[in-house]
Amino acid sequence: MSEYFKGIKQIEYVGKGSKEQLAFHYYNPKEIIGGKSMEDHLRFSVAYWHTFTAEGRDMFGVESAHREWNKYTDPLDKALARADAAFEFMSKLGVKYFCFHDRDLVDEQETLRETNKLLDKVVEHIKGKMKESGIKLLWGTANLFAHPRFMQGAATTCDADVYAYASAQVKKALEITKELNGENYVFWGGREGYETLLNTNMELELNNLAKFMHMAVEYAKEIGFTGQFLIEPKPKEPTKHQYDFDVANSYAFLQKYNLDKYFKFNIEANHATLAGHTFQHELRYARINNLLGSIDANMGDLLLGWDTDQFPTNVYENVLAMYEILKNGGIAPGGLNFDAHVRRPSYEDIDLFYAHIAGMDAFALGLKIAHKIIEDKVLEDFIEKRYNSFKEGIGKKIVEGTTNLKELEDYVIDKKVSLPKSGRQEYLENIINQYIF
Ligand code: XLS
Ligand code: CA
Ligand code: CA
Repeated sequence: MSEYFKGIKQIEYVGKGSKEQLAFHYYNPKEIIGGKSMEDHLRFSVAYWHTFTAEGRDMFGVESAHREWNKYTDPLDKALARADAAFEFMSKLGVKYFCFHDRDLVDEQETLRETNKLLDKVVEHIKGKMKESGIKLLWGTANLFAHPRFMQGAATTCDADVYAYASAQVKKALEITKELNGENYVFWGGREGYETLLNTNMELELNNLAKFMHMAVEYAKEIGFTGQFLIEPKPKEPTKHQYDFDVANSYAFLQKYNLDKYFKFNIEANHATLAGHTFQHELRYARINNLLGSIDANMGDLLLGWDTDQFPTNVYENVLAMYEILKNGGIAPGGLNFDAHVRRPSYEDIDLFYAHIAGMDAFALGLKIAHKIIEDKVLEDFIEKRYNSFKEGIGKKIVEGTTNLKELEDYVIDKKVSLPKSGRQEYLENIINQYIF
């Protein structure tokens, strides 16, 4: 078997002072933070599609990277080589999880039957690799967006044959996810949305989408797949409007169609910002509704405004994300999946290591700092006091729902209502800075 990442040894923790860059400066997998190892807190995962399948093509240019393992013309040879490279990479990096779309593992063939046959061979190979390395599958999913048949949607298409094809793909993707002991299964809306309402029966499309998900839930029960189902919201791209716009919108959809007991959310940082939210907002909204399932750890570029899927090196953002995760009591059975790709000019294989190390270190730092902020109750104490007025008197009655408009009017009608306490935003931002720097 070829070695693809020659000259790269196991990536180790060397600590903050070291100048070695093929090493972790903050991520120390076995270090205990608040009773749990860093590795168990963070549950890092590598995204098969960005790291092993794609090669740096963008809208204006062809591939900038040429990965040795993708050079084969025979689809099976290519798929097996790609899997070998993937497991070598993940083992050297020390990441314990990965995620895939069905079509990342193997190229699509003439018929679904042929593709599935190839897929089975690759899955068998991957199974062996997983056993050998101890690396696990965080989640699987189906690619229902790349092939032109899905140009007008998969579960929300105008064409029943396409709907059937997408359903069959999900069926198979569930089977292989189960076969590989996947801990979750993700639905990202791909092309589920619309370009113009002039040609769209929105009601039918949404009903069909809900039926699609119900069928998946039923089939999972039938085959004994017990992983967590996740929805990954995104407001736009590739369609002008995606139906799973953000967490709140998708939660309304899940509730309307009685799917809320089966699904949680896979929240991606870059999708949050595309929706006009902060990453923390999406995490918070999911968390308070007990729906925080997993994370696609990346970041966008606010100056560009499209889905740039960059490695999450912004420590400030990661502190706030880890704050939500810790407050959630952790992220398992979800994890932090690097749904991120190296910039097109970072085309060498070694850049894949630098990029993941950067994301892992920045999240490890985020974890350490967020843990300290929570331990010291920096925000908790402040927030607690901020809402003191709801602990007694009329405030208590509001919270308990034992008052009414008449009583509230009586309460204030002759009262001089003073200004609420200062929000102290800058004071808090300064304290957070003191923890970070
Ligand atoms: C695309 C999505 C996709 C999902 C999985 O923007 O992030 O990669 O995570 O289908
Ligand atoms: Ca994603
Ligand atoms: Ca993205």
